[in-house]
Amino acid sequence: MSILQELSDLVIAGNFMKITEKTQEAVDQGLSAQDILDNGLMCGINIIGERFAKNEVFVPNVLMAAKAMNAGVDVIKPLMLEGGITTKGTAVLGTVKGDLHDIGKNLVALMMSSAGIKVVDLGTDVSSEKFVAAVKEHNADVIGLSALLTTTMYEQKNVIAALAEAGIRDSVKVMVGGAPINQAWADKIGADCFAADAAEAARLAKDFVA
Ligand code: B1M
Repeated sequence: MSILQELSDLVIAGNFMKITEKTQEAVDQGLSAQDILDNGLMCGINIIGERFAKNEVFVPNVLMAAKAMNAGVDVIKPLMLEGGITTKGTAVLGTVKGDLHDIGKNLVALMMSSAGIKVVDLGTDVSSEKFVAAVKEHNADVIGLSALLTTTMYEQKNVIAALAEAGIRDSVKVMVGGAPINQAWADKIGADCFAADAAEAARLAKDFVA
């Protein structure tokens, strides 16, 4: 069995004790952080998502898998941050109100930081008011709104409306992302861009602050 398959299986099993050691082993074998993420850890969390949708596993299993995924990401974090030294602009990031999913958002934060962008991470379940206040306080160039639920994606629209109401919509680029989000949705709600993954989010943010 390949080490990437083993990592995927450890995420599925929610084995957060063993995954640190195994991820380090993958790094020591010379695998890139991106390979470990895309073809190991992410495979596992996606399989758990599919099984959860079919009621084959339940919330505690998903929580354990998320914990294992985070433990694996912690090991490759330093590699992903390599080279991100000069600060080029500021991004305010958060998962929208009502939504507690943060693994993808954390990856976006990591990739943006590694692209040299200062990231102000507001965490999860972030209200429009908090987003607006942070954009003002940090004079942000980019605001990134993550949503993983079809019920909370509408909150992205509310944040854009709140930015307009506060008179700062045109001074900040709005980026949206998350599993149910696509370009059509971004266009519909008047976001400036949609990013499908963390690497694209970092690339786009870099372009905005250039
Ligand atoms: Co939840 N959950 N969950 N969950 N969960 C999903 C999203 C779901 C698709 C699972 C399923 O049914 N197949 C489903 C949503 C269905 C829908 O909305 N139609 C679901 C559900 C239903 C729920 C609950 C309602 C379950 C319940 O309680 N009955 C509940 C809601 C809680 C809440 O938020 N209020 C819930 C809870 C949870 C846990 C807490 C157990 C846990 C989250 C733990 C955590 O995040 N700390 C969890 C998890 C782990 C998942 C799945 C399995 C994995 C999500 C994930 O982390 N993926 C997920 C199924 C799935 O997506 N396959 C699922 C890996 C991550 C790297 O990908 O977040 O998509 P993702 O991020 C990607 C891109 O989307 C993009 O970059 C990342 C890749 O590089 N991206 C951005 C993300 N944000 C971005 C922002 C950007 C740009 C790009 O710009 C700003």
